[in-house]
Amino acid sequence: MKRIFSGVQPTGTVTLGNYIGAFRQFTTLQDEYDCIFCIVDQHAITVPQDRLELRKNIRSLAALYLAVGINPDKAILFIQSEVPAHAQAGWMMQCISYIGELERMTQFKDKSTGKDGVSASLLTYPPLMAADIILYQTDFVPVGDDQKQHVELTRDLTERFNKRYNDVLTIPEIRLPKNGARIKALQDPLKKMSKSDPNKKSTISLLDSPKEIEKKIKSAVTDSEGIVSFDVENKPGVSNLLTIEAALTGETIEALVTKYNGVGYGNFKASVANAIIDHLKPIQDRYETLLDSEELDTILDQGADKAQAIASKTLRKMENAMGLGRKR
Ligand code: ATP
Ligand code: LTN
Repeated sequence: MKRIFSGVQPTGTVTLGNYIGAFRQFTTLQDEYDCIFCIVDQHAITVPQDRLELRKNIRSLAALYLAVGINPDKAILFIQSEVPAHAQAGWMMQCISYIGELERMTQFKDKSTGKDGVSASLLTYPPLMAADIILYQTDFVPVGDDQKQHVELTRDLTERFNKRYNDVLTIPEIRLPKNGARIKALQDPLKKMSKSDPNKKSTISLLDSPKEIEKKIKSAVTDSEGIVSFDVENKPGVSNLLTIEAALTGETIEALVTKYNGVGYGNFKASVANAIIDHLKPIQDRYETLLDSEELDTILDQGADKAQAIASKTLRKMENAMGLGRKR
């Protein structure tokens, strides 16, 4: 079986964007691939985090992975900092990265431009991500298109490593979701919906109550035309809501546009909100049962053991290729 690896940062509650762009794909992939899913807490600390909040987010994210349908009998689920090979391989990948190529990453530019006290790790984030991926000799990396540049850099670094040292690493490929690749912020449909957005009205979290969902969709920014049609350029807000409903219900955008022919924005929004509420209800029920369960700890313990067993083999090969330590 080909191998899949993906990571999500525990930086806030998972949004509909994360779900449609990443999580949902994971549950179908686990039937066809050898899947490894990681809660990348070491990536989260590239920007300041409150320690209690971070701990809470890590656990909550683990419960959500399982609630959306990740099956620990099929896939490995683990926390990055519990598998030391990530930090070790991350350092080696940093050593073969050039400052110039890291500075060209748009995520680095977005998160650092105009800010004081930018951490060095914000710059060296991509080599750690590359390490996450190559430690498992990953074939495919399913992520949203905002991560394309990072996966391309991972491929460059992997090729560089193989050329410079020894052909020891598998070169991974990105796997973009077929539709709904990028869900936009409700208050600013030109920006992506992001779980760390300080404006909570812009994001729908998988754990929002029906009331909150109704309120947020109702106040979503649209336009003054009053006609429901799909036009990303001129009607980004309405198009975003249509994209969300299509992604959750499986209906096509065209079918939805026909359904909303002659319907005003008020009723359109109420209907989109209902589609979201119905879709999230079973996920929220499973989440509540899992969150404080011992089962969750057992799954994470076993996940870390299985991950370390695979990762340490690659790490050994990398150390031997680079000449670190003694021959083992
Ligand atoms: P942060 O705000 O902390 O940067 P984020 O919401 O952007 O977080 P990540 O943890 O960076 O989310 O990403 C998790 C996964 O969700 C990635 O595969 C990413 O590509 C995907 N993703 C994130 N935001 C969206 C979005 N708005 N639409 C589709 N996919 C998304
Ligand atoms: N950079 C990614 C999170 C991430 C990741 C990974 C994704 C860290 N390591 C390895 C895929 C594979 C993000 O911000 N979405």
